Amino acid sequence: FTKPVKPLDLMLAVDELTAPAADEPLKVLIVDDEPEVAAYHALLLEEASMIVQQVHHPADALNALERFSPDLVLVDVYMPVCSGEELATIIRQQPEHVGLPIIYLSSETDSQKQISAMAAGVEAFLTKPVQPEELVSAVRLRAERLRLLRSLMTRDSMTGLYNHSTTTDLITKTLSQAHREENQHAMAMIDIDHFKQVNDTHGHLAGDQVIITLARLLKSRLRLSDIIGRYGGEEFVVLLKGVSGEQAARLIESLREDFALVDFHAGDVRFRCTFSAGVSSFPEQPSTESLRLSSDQALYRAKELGRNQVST
Ligand code: GH3
Ligand code: MG
Ligand code: MG
Ligand code: MG
Repeated sequence: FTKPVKPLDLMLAVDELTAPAADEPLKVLIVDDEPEVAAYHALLLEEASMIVQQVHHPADALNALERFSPDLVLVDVYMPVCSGEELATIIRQQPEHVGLPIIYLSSETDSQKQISAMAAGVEAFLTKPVQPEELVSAVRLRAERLRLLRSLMTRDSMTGLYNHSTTTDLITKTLSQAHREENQHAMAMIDIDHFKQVNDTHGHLAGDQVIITLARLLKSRLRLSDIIGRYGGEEFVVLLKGVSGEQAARLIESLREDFALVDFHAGDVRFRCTFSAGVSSFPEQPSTESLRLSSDQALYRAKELGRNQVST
């Protein structure tokens, strides 16, 4: 832990690890009452490195949307019980799926019927038999656009970490699960010390580099399942899953030591930075709000006691 960490090493180490959500395979849900047809389309998309789930009864589609959370839905139009058009209308009525691209894949060739079916809020109409390249590119284009939009909405563009509101939402969700499963979790609030002075002395660009480097350090040393957010300007919040407050404090302490050894550069000037942190734990603090408050108070104590330290 005592080896100085160079910012460049961190950047290299982290870029592999934190393959942003955008690099993960695209996920497509196929709803078609004919299993062989669904399987054929699934194969075409899987050959293009996508992950596909097939559903043969429209009634199972909503459940699959919930569990699989696809980037796009491919819907057959003619199905018993519930047509593709009815299914698309139902999906569009759910606020959480408002931006989800839906594409029809149907044997219907009448363009008037195609147009009227698309009024349900469907992005495109492909006719069977579809050219493999046409299917793959129509799906990829729209699914990737959704990925990008989701990432713009949920992440901070400078660091790629979750933004304030997403962080809070994710922590609240995790805690409601934890209540049911009696898990323990810990929260840390991390704030860079005298950051205003860093900006004033070394300039905003150097300040940005400090923020980006701390974000990378957090990503490289915490688990993928942990929640890491940029809470404000030079303030970060992390939720460490399945650990006690004591374990979390030890981990954040080791990060504090490493961060304090990073050499930053502004022109020819070399400088170092530190952070202070406050740690609290669940279930001692039973809600997102009380965790936040308790971590904040601990952070305040760390600042009062002279900064560059972790308080609980
Ligand atoms: P303390 O040790 O008490 O935390 O002092 P501080 O100077 O870090 O705290 P303060 O809240 O007074 O200042 C935070 C500064 O962070 C002010 C703001 O201009 C700067 N800041 C916020 N966001 C960014 C950013 O994205 N880039 C840069 N370069 N600076 C930022
Ligand atoms: Mg059919
Ligand atoms: Mg600060
Ligand atoms: Mg601050």
